[in-house]
Amino acid sequence: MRPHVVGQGTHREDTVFMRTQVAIIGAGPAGLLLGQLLTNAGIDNVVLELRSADYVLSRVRAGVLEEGMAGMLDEAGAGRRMRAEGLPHDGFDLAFDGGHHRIDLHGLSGGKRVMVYGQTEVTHDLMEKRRDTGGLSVYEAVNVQPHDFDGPNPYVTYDKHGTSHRIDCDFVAGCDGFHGVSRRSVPDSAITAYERVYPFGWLGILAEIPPVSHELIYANHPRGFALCSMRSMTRSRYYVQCPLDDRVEDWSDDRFWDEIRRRLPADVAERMVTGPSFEKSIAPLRSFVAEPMRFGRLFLAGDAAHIVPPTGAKGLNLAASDVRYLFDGLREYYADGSSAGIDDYSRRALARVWKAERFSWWMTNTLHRFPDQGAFGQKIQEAELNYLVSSRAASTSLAENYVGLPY
Ligand code: FAS
Ligand code: PHB
Repeated sequence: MRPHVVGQGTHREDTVFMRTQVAIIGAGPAGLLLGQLLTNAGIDNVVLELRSADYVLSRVRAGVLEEGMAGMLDEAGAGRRMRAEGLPHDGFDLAFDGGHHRIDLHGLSGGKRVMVYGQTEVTHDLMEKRRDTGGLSVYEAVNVQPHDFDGPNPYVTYDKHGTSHRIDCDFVAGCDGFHGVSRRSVPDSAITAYERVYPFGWLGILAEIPPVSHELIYANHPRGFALCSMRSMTRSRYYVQCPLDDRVEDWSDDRFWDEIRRRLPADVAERMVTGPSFEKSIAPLRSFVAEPMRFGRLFLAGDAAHIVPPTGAKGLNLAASDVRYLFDGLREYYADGSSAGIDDYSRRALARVWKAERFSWWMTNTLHRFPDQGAFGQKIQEAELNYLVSSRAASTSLAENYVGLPY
């Protein structure tokens, strides 16, 4: 089912006109997941992506899926490889003050777990499903711009290979990430932004070496935060907190391995396998929420509306719950003519977003070294972590937030 080209533009010879029901801006996880659910429900949609498919797949990002996200991949018909190759995890370690303590996610959350499966793979699987089901995605679409979304006849324009395009639609889904055009197209008077920028970044590497542990290790250390993660049992994903003004070229592999082992308990550091990295990048950390998430016929979803520091592994998973609420609302609209779901979208999404923002902010403040925290601040962090691992109530709260609060 492909949108039909209705012929050459009337007002400009080289404009191609198209009509669809939902125009989606951005082919990251939010845009592709929404597009697939809509396609499966028989709701026509087009995805417009600024970058090439290869570029989108080259970005290394999230690694942990909540059960809600994994279930939506299944629902979209794109979950087979995740179920075959993903790693179900029942817990993770907190390392601090020379020791490490396991948080039993499965036991403390009433049987829930997380799935370790890279965002790159999620995106690949959704791209493949969209291709197999005939969904139209336009890559390298430049100058994408939503129009007239405060009225009943929104449309989106873009250029490709020197030709202008116009897509008339019923709704626009802004799934174009933090730096996208959608949020920026909303008048300043109609939107409120809440933000906290952290005074450090994460330096991450990928290496074809076995991970140091079969589960993740989140480490608090006076030298700074470290995280031991993975993409498989032969591919490790490691991070160290670094100064904001550091550059990737300041960090040789040797420097990275020395530093991460200094931040881990001795028994962990001693058994760590090291090797050449094949990906190395620095990401800034911020907490950000834009309110509301709906402007007439334009809906913001995923990073276009909110950002969390990756400490709580919530970014990708919040994109999933946004898509759940938005898809359910759009399906209801087209099936029953009711706008109740889309009218309630922003409230429902923000209720879950803010709880994840709190959790991610708390995990970041508890595990990272802040410039002005001093020796007292370090002791308070260690006291917080000691309380966490010695109190069932506190570790239960950590577990239920990490596996994902209900949708
Ligand atoms: P995305 O940013 O993934 O996708 C938006 C898409 O829109 C992109 O493909 C972009 O090219 C496109 N786009 C942008 N502007 C456009 C325009 N004008 N027109 C058309 N298309 C446009 N989360 C975690 O849980 N764990 C992590 O470790 C983690 N690490 C991260 C590292 C980095 C560097 C970043 C930036 C984010 C990280 N995140 C992490 C969060 C990340 O996983 C996001 O939550 C996730 O990508 C959200 O997906 P989307 O909302 O689809 O946004
Ligand atoms: C990752 O594997 O990239 C990852 C895992 C957990 C996090 C952040 C990143 O909290």
